[in-house]
Amino acid sequence: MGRKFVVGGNWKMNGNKSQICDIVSFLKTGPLNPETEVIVGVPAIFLDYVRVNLPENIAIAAQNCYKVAKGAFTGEISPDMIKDVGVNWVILGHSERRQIFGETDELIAEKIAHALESGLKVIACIGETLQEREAGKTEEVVFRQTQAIACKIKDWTNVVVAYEPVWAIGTGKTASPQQAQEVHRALRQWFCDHVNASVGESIRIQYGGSVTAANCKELAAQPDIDGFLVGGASLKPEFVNIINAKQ
Ligand code: G2H
Repeated sequence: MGRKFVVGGNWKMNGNKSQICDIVSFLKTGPLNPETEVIVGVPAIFLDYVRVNLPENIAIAAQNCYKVAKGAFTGEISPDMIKDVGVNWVILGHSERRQIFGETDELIAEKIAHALESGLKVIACIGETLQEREAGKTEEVVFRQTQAIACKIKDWTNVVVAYEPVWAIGTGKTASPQQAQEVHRALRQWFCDHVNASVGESIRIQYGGSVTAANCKELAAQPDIDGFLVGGASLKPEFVNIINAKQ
């Protein structure tokens, strides 16, 4: 079975109720390709509000969660809480969580394992910095990040991997379709070699990093790019064009 194209929006720490109404409006107007799975990553405080206002054909993701169900963890939210407001996805391991908030490969893997055990689906983000790319370490880094997850989970069915080169995030510098395809191909091979061929064939790998309406079609045409995780452009009507990028 082919891999269903999957486009996520990552609003990051942006939006208020008025702006959310505008986003909901352009998503409702679409039209959205029904063959593409769409997920919007919403700030925690608005998860419930967006779930109530957005049609059910669009899924919602939290942008983070903690690694246990409940307890004395001030400021954190759990997968159970996310599910309780009708939300089924969570984005974990985003480079901003890794770099700004110091999240390690191990913590991210623990969060992913707990989110999956709790019944959430996960967009698991990986990617190298500019320094790592220039040092020729891109594969080493993304394989290490993926291996950390593989140490904690057995079933990849409910995982989408988002390859997001850090140097392309919010910078306007997109990886070229060839650069992105090369890493996606290598990751798929890694899954074949280190998990199994069936996961390698079926796992969906999104590209993220300055995706826009202008560059999405060429990226979407690459054989191992199965969708996008979109930041800035997911707040704008052009997100509809990105959702519809796959021909
Ligand atoms: C990468 C991406 C969304 P942007 O962080 O995950 O953001 O599209 O703004 O580069």
